[in-house]
Amino acid sequence: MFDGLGSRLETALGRIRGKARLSAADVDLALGEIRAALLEADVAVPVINGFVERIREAAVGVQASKALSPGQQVIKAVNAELVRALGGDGFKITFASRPPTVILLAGLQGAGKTTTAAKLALYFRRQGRSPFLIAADLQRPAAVEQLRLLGEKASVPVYSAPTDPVSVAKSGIEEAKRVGRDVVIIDTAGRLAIDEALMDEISSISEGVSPHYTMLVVDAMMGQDSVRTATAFHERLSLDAVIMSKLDGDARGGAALSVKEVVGKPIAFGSTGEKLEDFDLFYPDRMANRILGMGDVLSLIEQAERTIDEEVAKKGAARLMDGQFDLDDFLEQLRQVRKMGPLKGLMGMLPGIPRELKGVDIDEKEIGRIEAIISSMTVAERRNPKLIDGSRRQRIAVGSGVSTAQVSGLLKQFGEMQKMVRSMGIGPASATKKQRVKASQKKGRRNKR
Ligand SMILES: Nc1nc2c(ncn2[C@@H]2O[C@H](COP(=O)(O)OP(=O)(O)OP(=O)(O)O)[C@@H](O)[C@H]2O)c(=O)[nH]1
Ligand SMILES: [Mg+2]
Repeated sequence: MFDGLGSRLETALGRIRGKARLSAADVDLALGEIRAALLEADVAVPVINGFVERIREAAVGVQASKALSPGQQVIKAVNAELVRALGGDGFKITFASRPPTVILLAGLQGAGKTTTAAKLALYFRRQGRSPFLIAADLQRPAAVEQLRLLGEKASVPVYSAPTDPVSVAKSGIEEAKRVGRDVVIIDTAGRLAIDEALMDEISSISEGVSPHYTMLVVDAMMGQDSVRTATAFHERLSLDAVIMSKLDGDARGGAALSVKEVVGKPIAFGSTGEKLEDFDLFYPDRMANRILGMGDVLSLIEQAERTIDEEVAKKGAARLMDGQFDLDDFLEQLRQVRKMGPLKGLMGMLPGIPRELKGVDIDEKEIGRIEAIISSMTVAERRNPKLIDGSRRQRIAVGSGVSTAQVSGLLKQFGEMQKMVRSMGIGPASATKKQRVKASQKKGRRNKR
């Protein structure tokens, strides 16, 4: 998402970035391009007008500062406007002083409510809360089962009863209190459009349970339609926040940039894939940085922290330090990186990666191939790749269904990595002699197996 907007803004701002002085014509040209970029991204027109006006004001007074060039000041203003449009400070949930905190989810059919319910539950569980899911979608026959399965994946209990949505929601909250759960998430039936009967249903659930938060799940791919939907729901339900799903799609970003201004409610969470982990608080500042191509290192770091097994990483690091890092460790590290999600998504978060490269799909099959090759080696070979001569190479190639050249390629890659580690001063080359002797003794013992 936001790729088109990002590159158009980059072009518009690239022209003025380095300028020591901005003429009125420079400003007009840049603003015209910014307006066109926002229009193309499907941002609501009133939002665009305010956006461009505030940047114009900022651009007029730019000569004053010494720290930033006029061009940089305009870029800063654009960044500030993006943050503002995306919701400013972002959303923070306040938990009820008398638990459970009740969150009611609403949304159109297929918007992602049920998936989001489970994602939220997992999110809260990882925050140290004890969430509880209520399946109050009794319209679609398989809906309860769907939530039950997702709840199992998230290790969060799911409650349902074959009564009616309002009673289910009420008795579910009682049950949550009884078993001491502190956050309740209610999944409800979707509606195809703003259909009266279903609107009445969700309104009566809302009246029945007085949720602390009512959150609307909207599909980012729906563009301005999702903003209109949010407005209609807000009139009936009084929303507290929006959860934007399918941010991983190729939506142009207009919905995310318009919803706060048009509906007046922030985006609390964002969903970026079908897996339960593809979900996080929505950070307007980070998203703005990503749009402007500054990368999103914070998100990357947090994602790494969430998915990479700290124990495994520590073990790998320790083995690197004493020169014990072998092909098994190499494979384990690769698996950890792959757990972080599609490599394509990761590239988009790195700063300094040229925009042209961001869409490039790194061949994930390559990791699968490396896995196959290493799995075809004996334990001794993995520990000491030097053992691998021509005939062993041949055997490994046959075993893993690749060519011998591919086996050699992997060994070369691994050898280079070891060399690099040594040159960084953490491998055995930089270790004290005593450490080296100890390491090689260990290695000798291991290699006999
Ligand atoms: N790519 C992607 N797919 C998603 C995301 N969120 C949900 N989906 C998919 O969208 C589809 C619909 O999701 P549901 O959670 O069943 O939607 P719902 O709003 O509960 O649908 P109804 O109960 O029928 O109203 C499923 O196939 C989900 O896997 C997301 O962030 N990214
Ligand atoms: Mg559903």
